[in-house]
Amino acid sequence: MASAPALKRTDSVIDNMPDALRQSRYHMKRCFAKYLEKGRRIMKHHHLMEEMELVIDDKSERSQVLEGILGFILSSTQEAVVDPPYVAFAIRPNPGIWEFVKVSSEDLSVEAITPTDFLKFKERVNDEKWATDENSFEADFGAFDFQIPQLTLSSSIGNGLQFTSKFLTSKLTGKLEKTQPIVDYLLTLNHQGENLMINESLNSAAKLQMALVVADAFLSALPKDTAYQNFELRFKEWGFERGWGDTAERVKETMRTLSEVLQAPDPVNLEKFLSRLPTIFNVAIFSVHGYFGQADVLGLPDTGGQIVYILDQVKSLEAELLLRIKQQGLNVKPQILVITRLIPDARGTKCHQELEPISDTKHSHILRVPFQTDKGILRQWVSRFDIYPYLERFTQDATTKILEFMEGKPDLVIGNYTDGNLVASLMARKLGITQGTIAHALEKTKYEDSDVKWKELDPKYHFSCQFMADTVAMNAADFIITSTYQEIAGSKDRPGQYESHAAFTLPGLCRVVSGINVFDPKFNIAAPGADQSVYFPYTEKEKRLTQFHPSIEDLLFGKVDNNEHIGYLADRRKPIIFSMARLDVVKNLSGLVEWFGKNKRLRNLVNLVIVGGFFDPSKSKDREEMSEIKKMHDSIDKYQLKGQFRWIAAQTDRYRNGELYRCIADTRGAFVQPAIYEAFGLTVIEAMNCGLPTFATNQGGPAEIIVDGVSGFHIDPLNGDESSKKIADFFEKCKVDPSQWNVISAAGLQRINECYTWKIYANKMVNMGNIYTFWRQVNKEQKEAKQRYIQMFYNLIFKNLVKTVPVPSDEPQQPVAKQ
Ligand code: UDP
Ligand code: LCN
Repeated sequence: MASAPALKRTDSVIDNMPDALRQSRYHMKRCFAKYLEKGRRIMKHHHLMEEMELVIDDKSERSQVLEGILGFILSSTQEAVVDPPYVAFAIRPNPGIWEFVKVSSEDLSVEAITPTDFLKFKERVNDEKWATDENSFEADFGAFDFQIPQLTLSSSIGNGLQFTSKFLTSKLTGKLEKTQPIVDYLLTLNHQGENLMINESLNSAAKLQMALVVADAFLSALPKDTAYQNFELRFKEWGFERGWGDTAERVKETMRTLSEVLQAPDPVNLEKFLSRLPTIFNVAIFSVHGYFGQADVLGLPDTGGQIVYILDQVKSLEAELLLRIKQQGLNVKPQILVITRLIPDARGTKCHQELEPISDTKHSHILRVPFQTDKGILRQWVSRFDIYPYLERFTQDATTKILEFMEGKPDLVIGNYTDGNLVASLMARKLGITQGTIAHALEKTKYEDSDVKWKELDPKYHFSCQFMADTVAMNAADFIITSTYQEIAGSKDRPGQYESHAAFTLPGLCRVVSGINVFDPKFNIAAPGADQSVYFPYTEKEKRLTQFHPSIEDLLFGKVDNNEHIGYLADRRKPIIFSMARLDVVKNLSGLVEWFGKNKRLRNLVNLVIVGGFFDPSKSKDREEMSEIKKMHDSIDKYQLKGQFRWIAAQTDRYRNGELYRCIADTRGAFVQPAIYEAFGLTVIEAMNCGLPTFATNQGGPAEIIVDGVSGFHIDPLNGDESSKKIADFFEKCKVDPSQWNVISAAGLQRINECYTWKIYANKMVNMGNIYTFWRQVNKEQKEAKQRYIQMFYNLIFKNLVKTVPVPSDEPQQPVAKQ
C-alpha cells in the first residue's frame, strides 16, 4: 500500500475512484457486500482493511487490488459510514485535505458529497430523527472567513505569521495612500496614554515618509551610539515620539525599514518593522484549572506539564519583553500575570494565596481568583471536566482584578487549555484586546467518536461543553500557538487535534459543518523548550548539582522498600532505562514495565527505573490511576522483576529531577516515553537537554521532536515487542561500540538547540503578538462580524449546556483521570 501511486495534484478522489473500483469490480462488490452485512454503522480505517482481508484472503490478489489508486484511496480513508445500500467515505489524501464520497454497493457508482452530508450519514447511525430534520441546527464558522485568505499547501500549515505578513503586504501595495493603515496603527500606539512612535502631526503616509527622510539625514551625522534622549526633543518637533530605538543606530535602522515598507512593501521588512514596535507591555495568561503553583503541585490531579510550560514561558517572555523594551528606548516595566483559580482547600500548596511573585522573574505574578457560586466561594478542587459553571463569573471577577493590578488593560491575553481559552476569549472581547490561545492537548481526539457519542460521555466528561468552548475560543482567537505541526494537522495517517474540529457533529444539539480551518493563517507552531538552567547536559561537570547525588543514589539503589521507592537493582553496572510521568493510562508506564518484563534480552542488557504515581492503590481517588498501580504490581510479580526494576513515587523537585536525568545518562542509559498518545511531551525534551538518548512514542508530538535514528528513536506504543526489541538492539550496539551512544546523545542535544528552546519560542511569541495586533486592526470589520456570531453561539448554545454540569456540594469530588 505504501507504494501505491498518489493522486495527481489536479485529480481528486471523485475523479479516480469510479475507475479504480471498476478495475477490481469483482472483489469490490464482495467487499461492499461484507461491509453491508452488519447494517448501519461507523467503520474506522482498520475495520475496512480487516474485513477486506477476510473477503480477499489470497495475499497476492489482495496486494494486486491494493497496489493501485484504490489502495491509496483506502489507505487514506479515515472512516466510513455504512448506510445500506451506500457506504459513505471520509478520505484524507493529505493533512488537512478531505474529500467525501458515497458509493452505491449495488453498482459501485460514486458520488461526491459535502462534509455536511457525511455528518448526516454519521448521525443516522445513532439519531435518525435529528439527521433527517431539515431544521437541525448547523453551525458554520467558516461562513465569516470568506474574506480571509487561506493557505493552500499542507506543508505551509502552521506558518501563519509569514503568510499574514505576505497578505498584509499585498493589501498595502500600490500607491502610497495604501499604506495609510500603518500610519493609523502607529497613531494608536501608546503607553498609559503617552503617544509612542508618532503623534498627530504625522497623520498621513506622505507626511510620515517626508519626516523619515529628514530624520535619516540627521541620524546619519550622529555617532551610532548616541542615546535617543539626546535628540528626543528635536524628533518630537518633527512628529516622532519614543519607541523607535535606544540609540541613533537602532532608530535609523527601524526608520529605514519603515521607509522601505512605505516605498514598496515587502513581507520581510514589514514583519521586521511590526516586530520592533512597542505593542506589548502587559500580558495576561489564563490557566484556570488544577492546582497552579510553583511548588508541590505536580502529581495532583489535572496538574502536569501545562504548569511547567507556563512558568517557563513567563520567564522567557519577560526576558524577551525586557530586551525589546530596552531596544525601543523605553523605560517601562512589563507586567505578566498568570491568572488561575484560588482554591481555599489548598492541600498543602500555596493555591489559596491571592498573589505570588513568580521566581526568577522581576515583574511577573500569579494572581488567584476564587470560583463563586450562589453559596459563596467554592472551597474545593474541581476536575477540569466539571469546571464550566464557574467560568463566566470568574472572567468578570478576574477582569476587575487584572485591571486593578495592571492599572489598565493588558495588551495581550493568552489562554491555556479549554477553560483558560474560553475565559481569554470572553475577556478579550470585552476589553477589545489581542488574544492568543494554546491548547496543550485538545480532548476530542483522545476518545473515539467522542462527538457522535457525546450523549453517552457527557455525564462523565461534559464534552458538549468542552467542544463548544474549544470551538468558540479557536474562532475568537487572533492567533493560535501550537507546539507541533501534528497538533494542527496530524501526520500522513492521523488527523490533527485541530483538524478534528473542521467538521463534527453532536447529534441532537449541533452539527458543526465548519468549525475551524487548519489552513487559516492564525495557526503558528512555536514549540516550547525546557529550562536549560535545570535541564543541562550531563557533560557540564562544573554545573552538576552534586548535592543531590547522595539522595539520588538512595532513590536509585537504596535496598529498602519505603514510601518513596520499591524494588531494587541488583547489578548496578548495567545502564538504566528510565521513564517519568503521571500514572495515567495514556502515559502507558505499565505498558513499558510489561514490555521490559517480556523481553529477556533487554533485561539482560539494562535495568528499568520508573518515576510516577505511588504504590498503594487504596490511597488513590482516581479510578484509572488505581488500575495502573495494580497493573504495575501485577507485572512485577508476573515477570519476577525484583532485582531489575525500581519504581520511584512521583517526584516534585525539578532540580533534583534534572540531576536524576543526568545520573541516568552517567550510567549510559536512555529515557523511554511509551505513551499511547502524547500531545507534546516535555519529558522528552528534558531528557534530550540532559544528553540522554531518548526513545519516544510515535503517536503525537515526540514523533516530530525526534528524527528517528538520528536524534533519538521512535517507538510504537501499540507494538511492545517491536519497541522493546528496538531498545535492546540499541544497547547491544552500544556494548560493541560505545561511541554509538555518544552520537545519539549529541544529536539529541543539537536538535534541541536548533528547534526547542524558550529563547526561540519567546521571540516568535512576541512577534505574533505584534503582527496579529496590527492584522486585527486592519481586519476590524470582518472580526466584528464574526464576534457577533460567536457571541450568539456562546449565549444560545454554550450557556444552556453549562446548566447541565452539576455544581458540587462542599464534599470533595472524585477526580476523573486526565488522559
Ligand atoms: N513531572 C514531575 N514529576 C513527576 C512526573 C512528571 O516533575 O513525577 C514533570 C516532568 O518533568 C514534566 C511534566 O511534569 O516537566 C510533565 O509534562 P509532560 O508534557 O511530559 O506531560 P503532561 O503531564 O503535561 O501530560
Ligand atoms: C499537556 C500534555 O499532555 C503534554 O503533552 C504537553 O507536553 C504539556 O501539556 C505542555 O504543553
